[in-house]
Amino acid sequence: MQNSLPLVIADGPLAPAILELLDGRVELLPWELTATGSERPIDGIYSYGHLTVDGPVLDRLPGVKVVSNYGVGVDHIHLADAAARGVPVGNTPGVLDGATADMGFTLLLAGARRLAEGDRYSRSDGFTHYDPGYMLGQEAHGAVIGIFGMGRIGQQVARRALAFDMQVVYHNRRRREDLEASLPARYLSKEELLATADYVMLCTPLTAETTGYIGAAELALMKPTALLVNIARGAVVDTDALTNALAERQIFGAALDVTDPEPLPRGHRLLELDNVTIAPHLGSATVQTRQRMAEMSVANLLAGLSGQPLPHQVQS
Ligand code: 8YV
Repeated sequence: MQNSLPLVIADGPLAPAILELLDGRVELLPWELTATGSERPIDGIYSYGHLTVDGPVLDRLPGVKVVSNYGVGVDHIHLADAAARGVPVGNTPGVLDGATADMGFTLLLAGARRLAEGDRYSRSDGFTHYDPGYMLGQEAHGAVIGIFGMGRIGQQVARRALAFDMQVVYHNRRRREDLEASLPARYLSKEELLATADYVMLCTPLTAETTGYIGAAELALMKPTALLVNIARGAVVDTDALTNALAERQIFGAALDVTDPEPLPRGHRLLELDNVTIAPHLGSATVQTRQRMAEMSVANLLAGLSGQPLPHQVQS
């Protein structure tokens, strides 16, 4: 009976909610088979934790009918390679926008008000008395937020910023005049945005164009009082350039949900700095959002396994 189930390779251990949805519907096999190939023909790949799926992987597993990704970002999946082999790729757009924007704002406020640093200080032996002169931060309300990437998540960030009485400026591959009046938001060139914003928030997908998008030259354009927030992908920022800019106090600080590499090697210089707040990639990590992601990614997987169109197929 077990042998009649479709065979799916996944990079587990998968969350219980996903296992529950897959129970009795597929047989799960370990990710190591993507490196060795498998004697049993594999029907699908379930990508959970951002491991690479490329042409060589698909060639070792020629029976694969679908790649389903738990998450919206698919930079770890070579879409052109999948398309060339006729393998549809599914993802989970829309359901994680609110949670990810909430995280962006959490980081913005935490970085601006030095929350992680304050937490460390509060717990330390050094905190012996309250001093109104210490740990002054930057204000969020009334400030200018510059959003790179005015897609679904960027728009959700903008709405939160407006509720904080911030002015929203943005830069996007395609100017979004439709949103400029409705949000409102003002379009600026990349350079203008960097020089204008008090908070620079990265919400772009990782592509060839956005890899290393924020490097030494871009950081040099930012205000000395500005905070960089990254809820996109670590590689959108040049890690060495950011580390140098923070160490030299060229900008006020950074608040990162993602890093390159991820995790940073223990002992990395960035981890020694007090003007950076780092979260371990928690953008969509809420109980409710992760449940929706589980349902959507399993629906994509099961559709692909049965040769049906995926409810949410990534366009390559
Ligand atoms: C997920 C993400 O945590 O959706 C994305 O692109 O980066 C995150 O929300 C991730 O995909 C799960 O591994």
